[in-house]
Order: sequence, then structure tokens, then C-alpha cells
Amino acid sequence: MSLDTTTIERLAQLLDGCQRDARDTLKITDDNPDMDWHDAYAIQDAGRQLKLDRGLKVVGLKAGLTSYAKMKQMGVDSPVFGYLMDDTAVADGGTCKVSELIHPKVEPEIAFVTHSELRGPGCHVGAVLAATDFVLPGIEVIDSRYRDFKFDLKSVIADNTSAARFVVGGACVAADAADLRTTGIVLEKNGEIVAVGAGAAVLGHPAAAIAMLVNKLAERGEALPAGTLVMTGGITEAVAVAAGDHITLRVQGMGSVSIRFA
Ligand code: OOG
Ligand code: MG
Repeated sequence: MSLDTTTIERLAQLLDGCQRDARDTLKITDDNPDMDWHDAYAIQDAGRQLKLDRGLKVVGLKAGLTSYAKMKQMGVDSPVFGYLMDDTAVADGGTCKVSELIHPKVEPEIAFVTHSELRGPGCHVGAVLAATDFVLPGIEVIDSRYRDFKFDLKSVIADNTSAARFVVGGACVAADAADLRTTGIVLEKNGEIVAVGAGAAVLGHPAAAIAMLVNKLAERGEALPAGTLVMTGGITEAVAVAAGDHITLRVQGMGSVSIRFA
């Protein structure tokens, strides 16, 4: 750790305030160039504690920057992990108010729900699939709190990996009922196809994103609890949205999920 606890708390407050007021800030590494990886996750943790203190609940976890398309779009080279809070869940077909966000984008993802605890180190795709209850389509709405969506990895980790809203829906499918590498996805905006892809875009297999998350948690002595919802990361580049847009994600064999922006 290179930052003291006062600075970590101040940066968590800053990002939390930006999220609540829908205003942006410069990436925090500009003013804190010595910030290390532990600091980045410590700021993320402090931000989660602020939300828990307000009575919110953690309802899932997320991996991000897990596909080459996403890493290339954001100019970074490795995945990141964050959490999903209950006040950011949107019902399938529900509405998301853009006035509550800064510059939202949507990402087509495959979500997993586990039925058994997963514990690293050494977690792998096979262990994840064995512990998976079902998979289903998910759209993540990301909204970086950083100006013009410009950040580096440490800044985006501190900002809970741009998490803003998420929706899961469609059909729940057993993980062994589909080959998630070849599972195709189609993302539509206002009825027009804006992105297509396949599960393998995420680290070769979406379950690999969860294995990475579990091994990351193990570094802190933590496990992924049974019954956890995990978003495995955008399969394609994220797509900007504005009020009036309607987004549908179709996933092969899993139906579709949608969200409207107002
Ligand atoms: C970081 C979060 C990326 C994903 O699915 O790749 C993410 C960002 O691009 O703002 O959630
Ligand atoms: Mg995402």
C-alpha cells in the first residue's frame, strides 16, 4: 500500500459522490501517481462499505475487460473485478434513467449463478462449470466516473470497474447444456444489430473469467459463495446509449433480455 487510509477513504468518497450525483472527475492516478494495486482495490472496498453503510446490499460480482475487444477499446491489458449492488439491478424489459448516469454504455455478457462455493488458488474452467447452477443472458450498463471514459487499470478498479446498472433475464440454461465458447450473441439497439460475438471472446471461455475472479479472491483469503451471480464481462465493445434507446441482447439457446433508456 502506498496511500494512507485517509486518502483511500477520501478517494472512495469522491467516486461515490460522482456516482450519486452523475458527475465526472479526472482519473485519480493523475493526482496519486504512486497508487498501487492494493490501494486500487482498497478504494473499491471502501466504496462498497459506504454503500453497505447506507443499507444497500451486494447482489453479485463482475469481471470486466475480459475480452480483447474490450481491452482494446479501453487501452488496457488485463481483466478487473468489481461488485454489483442491489440498487443497480434493473428488471428484464425495465427502464434505466440516463439522467442518473454520466455517459452510459451497454455490454453483452453471459451471467453465471453458482450452486456451490468456489475457492482458489488453482480454480479452473472445469471447477467453475461443476459449481454452476445455470447461465443466462445479461446486459451490463457501465458508466465510468472518469471524464470521457478515460482511465488506467488502477483508476477503473477503484471506480468499481465502471459498474452502473445490470439486467439479467431470458432463459436459464444448465452450464453443460451449451458449449459457451461457440454460443453466439446478437446485440440490438432500436432493432438494429450493433454487435455480434461468441462466448469464446471472453478469455477463451466465459467460465475462465470466473476462475480468474476466484483466484483473485483467494489472494485475500476469500471464496466465491454458493448462489453468487457473476457477470463475466463484455463479449464485444461497449455501445453508447442515450434516452429513447431500447437494447436487446439475444443469446443462442438462452432467449433474450432487454432494457430501455429514458
Ligand atoms: C470497465 C468495465 C468493463 C466489461 O464487461 O468489460 C466491463 C470499463 O470498460 O469501463 O464491465
Ligand atoms: Mg461489464
